[in-house]
Amino acid sequence: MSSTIIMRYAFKSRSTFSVVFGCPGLGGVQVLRSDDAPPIGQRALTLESIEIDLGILAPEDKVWSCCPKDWRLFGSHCYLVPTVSSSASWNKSEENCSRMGAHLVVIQSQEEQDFITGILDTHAAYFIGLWDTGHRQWQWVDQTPYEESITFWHNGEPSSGNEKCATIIYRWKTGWGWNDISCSLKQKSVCQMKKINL
Ligand SMILES: [Ca+2]
Repeated sequence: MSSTIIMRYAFKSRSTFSVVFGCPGLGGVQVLRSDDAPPIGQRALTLESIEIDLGILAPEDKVWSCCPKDWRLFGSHCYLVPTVSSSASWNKSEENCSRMGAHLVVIQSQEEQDFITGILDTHAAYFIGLWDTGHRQWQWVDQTPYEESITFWHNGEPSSGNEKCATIIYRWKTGWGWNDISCSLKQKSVCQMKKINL
């Protein structure tokens, strides 16, 4: 139960208050009445850095699952293609995700790859959270084990020991896939965080 977020969206009306949620793209708005919610004093604001229009996916076991405004929900995670300072080195891109409580995206299935590519522009390349620690030892930023069987490298990639950071990019003949590039090149990126359970 994340009790820190609700208060930002609570507003008083006479002696009662309501809490309104609305998950972007999911179309649902739920109003919790004051008699459903704990007393105001029990809730603290700690997630100051996240500006959220909290929304509802579905009540799963009495838990509300949400993503911050403008993030996209898929499975147990939220995804964002940052538009502010949209092109940056791999390190700066990871820092940018980190500032939002996220990290560069970690792709763990074909379904996740397909979802992510569905929100990307075929004319751009995007850093993902995969980098070469040396001698072609690939590492995900969240310590997820790198499994060769769950990779989506383009044909001929990864191509160079000097290219230590992974991007996802569209190639007209073969579609979406990964390409290793120099980490200092400036590219767009995809951030990921765990969905928020209330
Ligand atoms: Ca390459």
